Amino acid sequence: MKLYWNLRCGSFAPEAVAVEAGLSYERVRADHRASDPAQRAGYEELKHHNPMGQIPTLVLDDGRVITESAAIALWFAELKPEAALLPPPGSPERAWALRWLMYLACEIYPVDLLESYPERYVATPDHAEALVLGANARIDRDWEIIEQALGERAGEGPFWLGETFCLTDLYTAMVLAWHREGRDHLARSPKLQRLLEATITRPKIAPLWAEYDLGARF
Ligand SMILES: N[C@@H](CCC(=O)N[C@@H](CS)C(=O)NCC(=O)O)C(=O)O
Repeated sequence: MKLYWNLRCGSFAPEAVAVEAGLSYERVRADHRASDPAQRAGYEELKHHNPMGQIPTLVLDDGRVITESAAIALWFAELKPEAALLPPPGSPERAWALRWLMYLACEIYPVDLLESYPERYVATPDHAEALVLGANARIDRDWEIIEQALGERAGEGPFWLGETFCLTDLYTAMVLAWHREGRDHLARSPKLQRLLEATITRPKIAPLWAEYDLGARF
């Protein structure tokens, strides 16, 4: 299978799941920010598979396509259940892990896109600034909710499930990395800080984190 990825992009979480699980896959850099046609070749190829033109995109060996970072991350975890990157089906821990994975993917990531590409969401450019301000306030609120939620189950452990690591931790670290800049209050959120440290220092994750250029620790 072939995973289209790019630096600082939403491909980090699914790719980190693949690395933790020891899956083999081909990587294609889809540099959507490049202007040079040779450098953009991977991204142009991605667009043949994904009408949204979004990273990540996964193409399976039989040609089927999976888009959406959370769906690809879940799919990768299912391919290697023995890696235990999700709690057992039907367990309360799984419900908790899925709830917050989806909160990040469906609530926060789309608001991040409002902030990153405001011009796509406004009728006239002069509304873009107001949209970014609103998106920023929403993102601040979302991280406060997450800091509080982490306190509910994590106990003394750094992860969503306490001492037990799962794919929601990877997804959280990725989105948090996008939002740390200019948000000093996140560095003062002890539970987020602990989760980030514990996740990005995992031996299999640290090299991928550095390659993705997701920034230093808090
Ligand atoms: N809902 C999608 C969002 C993916 C997304 O928007 N990715 C960004 C990179 S982080 C992208 O492809 N941006 C290029 C563009 O939209 O032109 C997911 O979770 O995979």
